[in-house]
Formats: sequence, C-alpha cells, structure tokens
Amino acid sequence: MQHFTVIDRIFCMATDKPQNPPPSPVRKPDRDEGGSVVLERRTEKVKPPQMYQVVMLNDDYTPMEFVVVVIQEFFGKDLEAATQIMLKIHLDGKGVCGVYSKDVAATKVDQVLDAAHKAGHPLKCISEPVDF
Ligand code: TYC
Repeated sequence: MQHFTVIDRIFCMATDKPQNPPPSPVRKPDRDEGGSVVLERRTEKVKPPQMYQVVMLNDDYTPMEFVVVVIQEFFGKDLEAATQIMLKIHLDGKGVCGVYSKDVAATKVDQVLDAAHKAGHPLKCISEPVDF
C-alpha cells in the first residue's frame, strides 16, 4: 500500500494530464429516446406483402368461350394464354388466373362473379393467399 502526503497529492493534481476513464468492460444497457432501459433490441425486418391468387373453378355449365373471354377481360391474358388457363381449369377442376395484392384480388373475384351472374352462368372463383 502506497502512502501519499498532501504535498504529493497537490503535486500530482498539478502535473497529471487529465485522464479519460478506462473503457468499461461491461456493456452499458441500451436506452430508448426517453432514457428507459431497453432489454432487447430487435432488428426490424420488412417482409413483402402477402399476395393472393385468384383461382377459377370448373363447372359443367359455363361455356368455354365465356370463360376464355372473362380471363382475357379481367386478367389481361391474350387469347392463347386464356385458352390454356380455361383448359387447365376444365381438366383439373381449378386454375390460377392471376396473383395480386389482397384488395385487387378481391376486386377481380367480384368482377368475375358479377359478369357470370349477369350472363346467367354458375362460374365461380375465389381468392386465396399464395402458398395456401
Ligand atoms: N367445364 C365447362 C364446360 O365443359 C368449361 C369451364 C371451364 C367452366 C372453366 C368453368 O372455370 C371454368 N363447358
């Protein structure tokens, strides 16, 4: 144990360079803007929005030509692509006509059901989350 006289201390205070405190080995807790301690910080991840597919269903009564026109009209497909989709629905029982945000998919469903109803056909379609 070292002992310092008052003179020693005054001498040290006069000659020592001001020293920064040594870096603390213990990490200071994170604090939020209000000064509260934040126990856990999570990195925010932005996910792409859930997309919805409009699926058209087969039935025994709606004419093929009507389905092809509907697919062209509301899903922006050309005659060739619309015919392929219609045939897939006819053979497999259902098929995807397009993939959209939730609201747009719901609007497409409404448009198709409205057109089918007005024409007197039982054509049905639904929207469902992709990877359903
Ligand atoms: N199966 C219908 C027929 O033979 C044609 C059809 C295709 C109907 C697709 C609905 O979503 C459909 N006339």
